[in-house]
Amino acid sequence: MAFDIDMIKGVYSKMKERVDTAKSIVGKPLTLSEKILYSHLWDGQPTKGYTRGKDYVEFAPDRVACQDATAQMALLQFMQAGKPKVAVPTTVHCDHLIQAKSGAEVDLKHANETSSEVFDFLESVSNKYGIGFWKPGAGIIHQVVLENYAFPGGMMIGTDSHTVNAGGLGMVAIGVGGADAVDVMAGMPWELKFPKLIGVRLTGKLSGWTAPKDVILKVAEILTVKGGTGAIVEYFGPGAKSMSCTGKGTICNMGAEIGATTSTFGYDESMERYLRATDRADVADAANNIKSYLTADPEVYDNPEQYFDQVIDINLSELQPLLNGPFTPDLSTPVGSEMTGKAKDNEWPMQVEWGLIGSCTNSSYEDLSRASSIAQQALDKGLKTKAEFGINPGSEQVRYTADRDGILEVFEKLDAKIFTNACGPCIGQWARYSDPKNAPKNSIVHSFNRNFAKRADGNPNTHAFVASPEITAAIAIAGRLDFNPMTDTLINEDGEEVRLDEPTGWELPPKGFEVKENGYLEPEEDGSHVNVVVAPDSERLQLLTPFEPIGNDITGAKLLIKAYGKCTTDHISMAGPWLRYRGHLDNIANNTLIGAVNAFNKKTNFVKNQLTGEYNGVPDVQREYKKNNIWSVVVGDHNYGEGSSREHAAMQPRHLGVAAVIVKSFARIHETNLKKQGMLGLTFANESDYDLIQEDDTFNFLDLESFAPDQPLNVEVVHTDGSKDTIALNHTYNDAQIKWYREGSALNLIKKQNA
Ligand code: MIC
Ligand code: SF4
Repeated sequence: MAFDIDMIKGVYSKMKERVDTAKSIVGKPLTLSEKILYSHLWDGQPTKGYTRGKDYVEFAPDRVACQDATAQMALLQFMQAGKPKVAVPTTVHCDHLIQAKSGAEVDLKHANETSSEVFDFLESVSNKYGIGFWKPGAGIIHQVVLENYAFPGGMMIGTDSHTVNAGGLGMVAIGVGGADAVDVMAGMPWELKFPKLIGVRLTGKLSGWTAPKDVILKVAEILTVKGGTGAIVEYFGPGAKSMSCTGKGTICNMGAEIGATTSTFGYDESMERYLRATDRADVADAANNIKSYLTADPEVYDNPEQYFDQVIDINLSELQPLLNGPFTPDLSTPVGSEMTGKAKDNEWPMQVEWGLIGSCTNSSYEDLSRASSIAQQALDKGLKTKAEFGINPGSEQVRYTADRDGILEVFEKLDAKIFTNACGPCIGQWARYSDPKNAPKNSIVHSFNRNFAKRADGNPNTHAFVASPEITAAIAIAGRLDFNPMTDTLINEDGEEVRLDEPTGWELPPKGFEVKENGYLEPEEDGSHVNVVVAPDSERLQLLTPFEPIGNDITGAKLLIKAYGKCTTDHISMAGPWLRYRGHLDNIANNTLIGAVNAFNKKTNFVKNQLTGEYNGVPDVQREYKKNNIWSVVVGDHNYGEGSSREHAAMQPRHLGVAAVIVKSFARIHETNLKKQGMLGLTFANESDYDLIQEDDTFNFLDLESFAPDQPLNVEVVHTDGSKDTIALNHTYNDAQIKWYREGSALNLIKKQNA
């Protein structure tokens, strides 16, 4: 039986009427995305149509999911909201804080020892407030959600950008910062700008070496890392129907890499099969009763150009396997000879040292079974793998079943390391080097979603390429970046030329899923007696002190850093070794912007202290400004804050005294996070004004007292030679968000309202 089946039935019981009402108001057939959005309005019945990309709308999501690295801050904030229990079903998943080093058993034990304080904190907070808790080793949040909680037509939010994975099961699932999750957990509306809609029509059929991963690698190539910003991507067409549910999850998962608000697919037989295989026949039966409400109206998919803001066509029969990277997930190269010249021209190391299979995007039973069919061929054909293999199964259920079915054994025979059911190398939790900063230049291939510099192993010289699990396996065996399994042969141990056959596998385990201990802890019915302890001298956890409002008088603010080029949340608040401080704001603030490139010297963590003229690390310089009661400003390029949902990337600068972040454009979640923490997140009205900013600049905000929606703000930028530029800055704050700014943070406002 499914978790929270009554809640799911409740959603379905209201869906028909709400969707029908919305349809008559809007006066045209609806996409699936609109059906889900209009049936989850905070006010219940739709009363008006919304303008896409413009109107802020209040929603009532059905559930919330948090992972250990972001849950700490989310729950520290929730604890201040003054509520006895979460208002909607919520879960916490321990998956990010487990390092991959020796293999699952040893690594999990080590994590449980080194992070016990954090795990105990999360477990007791969960128990107190009625939150379901998934222990370390239970699996990666998004695989566990897909297996247990996602349901067609539902709406959820999660404190992780890859929450969007649940679109594989027909949800509108959206990644948010912890402060947004607090709204929903506290029983308040959750606000989102009504998204634009991008339709992707899939025709043809995947075959041979091409996998669902290649669909999203192609979409990333087409739309780039910011092309999906502010939009929901809805996939449809015969190609969509022919794909497995977990394959759809892969595609939706990596929608985060194009900045999409989320991605989704209409309910179909693959979803029904997956629901039944994961012991949720009750959900499948309930969904079957309202099938037509869980997908778009037929007119929409027949004439998508009339209903979507943009339509992309992909013919799966013509799609080639792709390798995306290095350093960005949208740089595509078809597998094979095109890579030969490209790698040479760009000096990407041709030899591949590791093939890693796992992460929330590709760690399903199907993924492991298809990759293992390639690994099995290496054994059968006498091939020695040239690169090392690392595998992270997505959940204990997948691991147990894959072990039972002999899939893991195949990898083990190739000396693969089977790591914990956790994020591991995907988030820098990989003990690959003792001194990553000085580690050699090398290439790796993985089935993950992100490949930003230093992400997997902390080594800036690691060139990481993203591919499907089956291509990852083939390239790891061949050890060459330009290996094309469709055309190239390999020499085996007997000196013979052999070829790898196409991958095969099972969509779902033929003998069914099985698991002994899934790692789930149900919270007590009444957790009010549970005492949550945070030691005052803890290095890992720190209770939050409310932020003081920044106010109208920002004058004499110093430029902290003008970031050059890509500045993702990994650059603003690095993960890997820093994950240990995710619950301690002051300690983690010591990594603030240390990965951002200073536009004036192209170095990282080396900025001018305007008070002394000396150069120093970003956090040190910023702490000096703070000590002297001087506000500061961060300047950035396009898609600033791309990647993670981690609100630390906003809270840390806020804690250290940054008043405003001024950029050419923002990634959605990061922009909201800045607003939630009561800061100014602004964009240049003229992009080229970025070029006016000089190293010694001082900023005077001219009109904050009249801060209002749809009205630009103006800042006077004073240069060292005494000359001045007055720059217009756009913003997307609505009235409520301006209140957050006025109160010091959204949380301050909640506390006031609950007092
Ligand atoms: C990621 O993939 O970057 C993470 C780590 O899962 C983040 C969340 C975090 O920073 O804790 C995400 O995607 O939101
Ligand atoms: Fe974990 Fe990687 Fe997925 Fe983020 S992208 S949730 S780090 S597996």
